[in-house]
Amino acid sequence: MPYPSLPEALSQQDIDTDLQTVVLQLADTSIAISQALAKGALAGVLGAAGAENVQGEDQKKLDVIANDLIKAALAKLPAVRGLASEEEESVVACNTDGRYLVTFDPLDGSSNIDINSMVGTIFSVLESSGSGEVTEAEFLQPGRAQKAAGYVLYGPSVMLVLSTGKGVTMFTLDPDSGSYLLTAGNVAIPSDTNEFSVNMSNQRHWASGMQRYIGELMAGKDGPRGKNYNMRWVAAMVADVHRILCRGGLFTYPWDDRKPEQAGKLRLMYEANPMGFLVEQAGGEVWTPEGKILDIQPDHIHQRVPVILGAAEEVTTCVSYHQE
Ligand code: AFP
Repeated sequence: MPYPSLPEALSQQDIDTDLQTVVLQLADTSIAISQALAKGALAGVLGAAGAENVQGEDQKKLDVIANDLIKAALAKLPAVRGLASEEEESVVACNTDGRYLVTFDPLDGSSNIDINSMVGTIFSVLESSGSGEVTEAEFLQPGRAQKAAGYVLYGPSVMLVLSTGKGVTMFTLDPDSGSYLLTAGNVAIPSDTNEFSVNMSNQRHWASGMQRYIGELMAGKDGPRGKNYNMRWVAAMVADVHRILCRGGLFTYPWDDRKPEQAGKLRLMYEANPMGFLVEQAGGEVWTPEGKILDIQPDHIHQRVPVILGAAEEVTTCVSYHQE
């Protein structure tokens, strides 16, 4: 039986045609990004762009290329009222009569580009109630209000993973036809796991609750958990969360004391919220030490947040250690 195409799958999802158009445009643009990534050094697109983004991080040439491709593609759509990107300081107005707002990280994990390892594009679609000039305030909606969220993983194969609020579906790009085809549905994260994902080099900077939780996992069979755990860290959230959607696990980017004024490393509106939407839709939990991420009322488009997500039982245990 042939795999359903992305447009066929979207037409079954009871979402309006404007939202379908936005998702299809993001999917089409990701194919152009995957082609730029595939050419790599041959197209002279590796390395630094020589500038910093609003977060003070060095921009890679491909960060800029991916951002410009998505921005131009979305701005053409009458359905898109505005966009916000990791690489743009302020929100960008598109079509004032449009109904949707899109936030995105054009190339997540971009430090992996120069080592030819996995990177991704993350996106979130919100509905706007605004009219006239587009403002940042319209974007500041809790993650639970997302109308669609997803990512594209540029790996050995290119995959689009999507939720419009009715579960999570995975599509694989067929390089022969240039179409995304549905290859997995009903994605579910088991409630327990023996695999976790964290940058251990920051351990000494974490809060005591996180020190205790990860310490117990590291103690393995000899510790209070009585079983051995495995650790994986790709350093691109898209790839680490993709693994969790495929085979379970816990992912965290904790709060740490190096920049106490900065809640965490990951960005709420174009990293934690869209990935959190997918993980909750797959039956996982998505928390900061204080509460569920999708319930946070954002106060800034580039806001950062500590993230603990994945297997429900593990996330609950980890959060409870922070609250003791
Ligand atoms: P970049 O896109 O700036 O490379 O950052 C990626 C990321 O925000 C997230 O995707 C990773 O989980 C995390 O940073 C990796 O952080 P470390 O550099 O601490 O490994």
